[in-house]
Amino acid sequence: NVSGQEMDEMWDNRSNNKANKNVQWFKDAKFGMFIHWGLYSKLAGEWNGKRYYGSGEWIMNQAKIPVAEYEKVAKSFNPIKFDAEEWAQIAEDAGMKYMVVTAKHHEGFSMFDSKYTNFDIVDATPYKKDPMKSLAKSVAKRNIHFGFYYSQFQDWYEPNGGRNTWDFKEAEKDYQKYYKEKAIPQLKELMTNYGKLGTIWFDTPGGLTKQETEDFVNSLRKYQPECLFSSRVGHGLGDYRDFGDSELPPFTINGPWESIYTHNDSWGYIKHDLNFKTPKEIIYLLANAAARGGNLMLNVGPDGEGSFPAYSIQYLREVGNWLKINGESIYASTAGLLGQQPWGVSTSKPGKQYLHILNRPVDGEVLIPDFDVTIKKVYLLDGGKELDFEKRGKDIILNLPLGEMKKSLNEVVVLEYSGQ
Ligand code: FHN
Repeated sequence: NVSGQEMDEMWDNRSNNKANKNVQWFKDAKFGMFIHWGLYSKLAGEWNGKRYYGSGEWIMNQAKIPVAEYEKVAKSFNPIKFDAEEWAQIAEDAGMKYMVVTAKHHEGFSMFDSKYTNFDIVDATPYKKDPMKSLAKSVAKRNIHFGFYYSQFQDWYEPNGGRNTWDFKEAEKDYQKYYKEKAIPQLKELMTNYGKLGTIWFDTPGGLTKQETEDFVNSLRKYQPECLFSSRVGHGLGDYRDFGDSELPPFTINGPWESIYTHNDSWGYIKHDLNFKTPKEIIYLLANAAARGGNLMLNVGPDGEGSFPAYSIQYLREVGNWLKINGESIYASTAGLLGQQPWGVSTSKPGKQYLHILNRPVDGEVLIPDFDVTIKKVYLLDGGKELDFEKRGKDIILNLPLGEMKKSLNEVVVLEYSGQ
């Protein structure tokens, strides 16, 4: 068991101590959309009649598909239903403030137009267009920060890329050559051809020493000094911290950070995975991340034609509707002061605690232990109805209105106070 302070110290050691002054938008954003989209989306969790479950974007590795075979998938990759405006609109309707989309995942296929490979969506597919161009524009138009996921080390297509051991011999790989000839020039393309980027989301670092990673980072900073880099660039050189996949830290963490979850059980589209998180579950994750001072980036896996799963569209819109009413308790909030309580968690703004009632007490009685403040007003964020409360020593007891409580999504109670 690691204490909050120890965790903070670990974080300080792992993160870039020279805090990036451009990180405020990220801290305020709270809710982002992650998108895994690539050739694997077309395979949809199936290869040669065999079904795979889990990470759909890993199918090339799971089935050990040789490069020469995998290349053929591109020939029929034709996402004619892709509509940048629709994608951006879903993110906006969901109340998401940033979007990170896979420009190149471990499979090595570039979902953008690149001069440094022919294995990209313009050169290798019948689609022949660069969907990232229109997506970047549609997203920016809605004041949502746009970013690219880029697998900087793992590239199973390249003889010198990381981790394809079924086609290439590890001992014969020249990672430096791969970085020099593909990763770095492609990152330059991404950072110069798509307008202002909020972040580059690096993943699974490898093949570089700390010094080399520093040089790598510095060589890229110049293209967009304000663009943030995720901690998975490696060696503690990122601007914000990413926890493990589907991991929520159990207590408040200082410094900018993000929890990453996916909507069902896979990052890339799998047609037989219908285990979608409900709006209530998503709000639970969002409220818990915000209550501990961080963000939630939730992944969606569009299919090979470019459509979002219907459940993602529906559920995300429901979350967005909740945020339209309750967003004040999430966006630009800071970690709650009340810790984890049987009824839920809280988020903070000056003079306010927002109580997220994630588990409604059956009798409607909410106990806030040891919060010795002068209460000015207590009310439901949705509709403003004032609630009765009582002070018992240092504790506060609130009474949620019974009968109105069977709401499908969680309620937020605002506690306005002075004297803390
Ligand atoms: O290996 C990847 C995985 O496919 C997926 O992209 C996740 C998302 O955070 N990142 C890596 C594993 O941590």
